[in-house]
Amino acid sequence: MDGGSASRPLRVLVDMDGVLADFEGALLRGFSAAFPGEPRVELEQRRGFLAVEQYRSLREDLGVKVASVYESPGFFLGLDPIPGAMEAMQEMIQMPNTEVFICTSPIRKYEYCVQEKYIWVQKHLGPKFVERIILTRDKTVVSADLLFDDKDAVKGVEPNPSWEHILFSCCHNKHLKLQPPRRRLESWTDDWRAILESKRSK
Ligand code: UMP
Ligand code: MG
Repeated sequence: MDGGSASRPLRVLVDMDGVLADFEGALLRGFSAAFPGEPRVELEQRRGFLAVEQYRSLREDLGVKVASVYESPGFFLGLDPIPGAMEAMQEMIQMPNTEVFICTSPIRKYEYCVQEKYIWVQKHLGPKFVERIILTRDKTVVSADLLFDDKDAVKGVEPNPSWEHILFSCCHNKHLKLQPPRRRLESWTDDWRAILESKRSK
């Protein structure tokens, strides 16, 4: 090493649904349009990561109905970007000594979801981010310093993932009180840069 300037790059994983793309907003809109007479869960009432479970708890058959919305062709492609997310990603990828990846879990019925996630990234973020998509049902085996994710508990086969999970605020997790040292990012206007700086090797 020549004078200590070459520290290891900071590796950041950013989740897609609920962090870059507004899954919950589109799900409620899609459900209301497809099943106008049915009871629905307003975003302020959302609790728990899985919308399908909350709808099922309202009435058994509503689970299948809400799932049919996100399993339909065009659903994932039509998601709106989360406010500020595209700008933050473009800034993050330019930061020196920083490696940013999109780390996202496809639904089990993958036929449209997987392809549409790629097209969505190409459309909203561009080809350099398509190169940086990691599709996995288990994020714990991916090594990084940080994971920004709206799921309250990101679990998998690795009991001690290398990343620190930063909970990204979303309608279904807003009410949760995190036990220290767990941290949140309230939105992309919140200080995500400070979180990155806090993880850089000194
Ligand atoms: N998902 C479901 N059911 C739900 C809510 C979400 O299957 O009720 C799926 C949609 C996304 C995935 O593909 O979960 C979210 O993955 P991450 O954002 O954790 O990567
Ligand atoms: Mg998510």
